[in-house]
This record gives sequence, C-alpha cells and structure tokens, in this order.
Amino acid sequence: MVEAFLGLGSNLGDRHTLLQAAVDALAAADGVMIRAASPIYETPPWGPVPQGPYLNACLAVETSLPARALLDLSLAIEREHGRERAIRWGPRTLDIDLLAYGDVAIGEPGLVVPHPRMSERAFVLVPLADIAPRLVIAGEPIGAWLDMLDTSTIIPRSDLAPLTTPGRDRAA
Ligand code: X6L
Ligand code: MG
Ligand code: MG
Repeated sequence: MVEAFLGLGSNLGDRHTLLQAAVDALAAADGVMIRAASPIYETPPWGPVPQGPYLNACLAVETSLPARALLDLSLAIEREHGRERAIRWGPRTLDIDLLAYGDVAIGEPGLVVPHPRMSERAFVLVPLADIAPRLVIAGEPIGAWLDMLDTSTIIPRSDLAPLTTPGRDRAA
C-alpha cells in the first residue's frame, strides 16, 4: 500500500458538486481508500488563460494501485464528469492531479511525480499542508515552500459543506 496525494480543482459547472463527485468516484474505486480530505478553497485562476475562479482541495489516499493506474483512474473520472481538453490550461469541470505517490519519483510520458510545479502553486500547497503538514517536497518541508508564496488569495469556503469521505463525517 502506498500513500498518495491528489489535487482536485473545478471552475466550470457546479464546482462543489463536482469535487464531491470526484471524492465519491475515487472512494468507489477498487484499490483506493480515502484517508483525508482538505478544506475547500476558493482560488483565483492561475496561468495564461483568462477563466473563472476555482474551487481547489486535496486528498490523501491509500492505494494498492500502481501510479499509472491511479492516474488513469483519475483521468477517467475527469472524463465522466465532463472534462474536455479543448484549451490547454483552460477552464475545466474537474481536474484530478497526482501530486505525490509515496516517496516514488516517476518521469514518464504523461506521468511526472512528484508534480513538478506544485511547489509554485499556493492553490495546491495550502490545502495539501492542511492534510500533510509534515510533507517534504524536493527536500524542503511544505511549510518552507508555502513561506515563499502569497497565500492571501486562497480563501477557505467554510460556507460550503466539507468534502465527505466513507467512514468519516457520519451523522452522530
Ligand atoms: C506561466 C505559464 C505562468 C503557465 C503560469 C500556471 C499554467 C498554472 C498552468 C502557468 C501555469 C497552470 C488551476 C488554476 C489551472 C487550479 C487555480 C495550472 C493548470 N488549474 N488556477 N489554473 N486552480 N486557482 O486548479 O495549474 S490551469
Ligand atoms: Mg491541475
Ligand atoms: Mg490535471
């Protein structure tokens, strides 16, 4: 079993429902157990394409799947929820990124882990630090990377229902 971290994002459609649908689909998959879900954040769009604001969150999962299978599962779930890839870095109903897969480093076509740009992206690191405060990225603790970023625009959406995962968040 390997602990992996996934980044979730949505800026098209019913963003909150789409993030929860991603959690549900991952939780239903063979070989994937969700261990933690971060709070949900509203984040300004980052990158060269003008687009609407995102909801972002991160998941910790324990998995018996190889990294490539976890990636393929994530891409299939994206497609099942309307993901189109018309514009690179454009708006999307659902994005599921494999951020880290145990301590394994992989560089293959379509599969680079740890995600090479996550340490530059506050919309990834803020929710990731919530569920993995002791994570080390490229030899530096996540907090050191966060200290170099402007996190002031990464806004917790505590008005939204938290992401619910099987075995947690059950009614009392
Ligand atoms: C120059 C060139 C500067 C490219 C930045 C940054 C490209 C981010 C892609 C870049 C560049 C990305 C999300 C997002 C996207 C998201 C928020 C990407 C892929 N995904 N903004 N922008 N959340 N807030 O999940 O991350 S497009
Ligand atoms: Mg992404
Ligand atoms: Mg992606």
